[in-house]
Amino acid sequence: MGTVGVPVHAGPDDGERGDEPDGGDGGEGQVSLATRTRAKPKKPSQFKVLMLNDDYTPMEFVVMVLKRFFRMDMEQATQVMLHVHQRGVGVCGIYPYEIAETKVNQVMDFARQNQHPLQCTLEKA
Ligand code: TYC
Repeated sequence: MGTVGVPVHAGPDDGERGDEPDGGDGGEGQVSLATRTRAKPKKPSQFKVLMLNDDYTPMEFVVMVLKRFFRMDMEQATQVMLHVHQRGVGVCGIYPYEIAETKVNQVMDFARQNQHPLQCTLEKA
């Protein structure tokens, strides 16, 4: 799933690995709640980076953005750009919060530098 190495915990996608028949807190062998590290780490939630349509940003610029910041090839970038152009909004990618936020900022900065009104935003996946 995009990460290198072996996951420490396997389990359901919500990050909660519930049932503990022994009624324990999952901290088997640990000394106390106050000192042990979290036994059930939350899976970082994912965020969609959305691209919004507008009437002014050139199609070529949107394609360039999708290739540059979302590592799409020409074909993928063209498809996503046309989807946004026709439907008003489209998904550029899904990332953990900090990466998604960085992408939004990079796109917005690049658009502003080039004086295009292109808008990009985040939505919880
Ligand atoms: N609608 C724009 C045009 O006709 C193209 C465009 C596509 C703009 C996608 C923004 O996210 C966008 N030039």
